[in-house]
Amino acid sequence: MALEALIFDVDGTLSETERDGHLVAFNRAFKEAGLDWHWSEALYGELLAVTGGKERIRFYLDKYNTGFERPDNLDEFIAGLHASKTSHYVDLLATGGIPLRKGVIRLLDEARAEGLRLAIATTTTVDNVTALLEHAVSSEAIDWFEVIGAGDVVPAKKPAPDIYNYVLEKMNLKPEQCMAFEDSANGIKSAGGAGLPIIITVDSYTTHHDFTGARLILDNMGEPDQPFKVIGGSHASVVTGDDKYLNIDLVRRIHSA
Ligand code: XBP
Ligand code: MG
Repeated sequence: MALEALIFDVDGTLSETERDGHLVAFNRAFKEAGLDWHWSEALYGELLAVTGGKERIRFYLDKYNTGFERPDNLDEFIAGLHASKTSHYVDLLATGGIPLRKGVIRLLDEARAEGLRLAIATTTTVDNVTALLEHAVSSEAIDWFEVIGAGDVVPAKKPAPDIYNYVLEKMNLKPEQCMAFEDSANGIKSAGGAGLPIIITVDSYTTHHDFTGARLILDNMGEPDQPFKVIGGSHASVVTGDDKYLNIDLVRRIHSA
């Protein structure tokens, strides 16, 4: 089946948002709420095992801060903290700006020029996706994506396949007509569970993850003057010595091989 659409994860794939964005925003929200919690970079790496900010806070309480005296309405308490975290995250993007990763804007431009359909499948909040694209690209960039599958739109977040199934259904596409772009083990489980072929670009938190089943694993998408490194993948042999960066031609070859 011909390639019709590209479906992108956001955090870690489009941008290195976890360490420089989400972690900082969580800590600001905790401080603002008068809590003495502080998540270090190393602890956050462990907390990333659970996707979704609200789910991550609960995981932290269950596993790393069991002595915390929980308020009567824990759901409401977590939802309040998370709303504050989202607001700090959006502010961070607006003021500091977190750039998109190497090669991402080039690949998106090329895909649009070739008429490929684009979508997003992420566990993060939709406001965060809008803010990232607006500040890292432009206010129109959100419209490049036909479907934004984000956050609580499905009950089960990654590693469940639900968010990818949601996007496929909205676009009326079969998984074989698409390529998914991910950066993490939870992401590959989710996209793989929905039957999609996957290209991985690892990031600082995910280099040690298990990416079995990925067609191609790269350090990043690369640029003509800043070549990518092929780390592995079932279709890595499709990459020739002339391929220096991920372009649509290479995505198509990986897809059809
Ligand atoms: C992203 C996540 C999210 C963000 C926080 O995973 O795990 O939880 O860290 O987002 P993926 P919210 O890249 O696999 O989609 O706080 O908005 O939930
Ligand atoms: Mg990710």
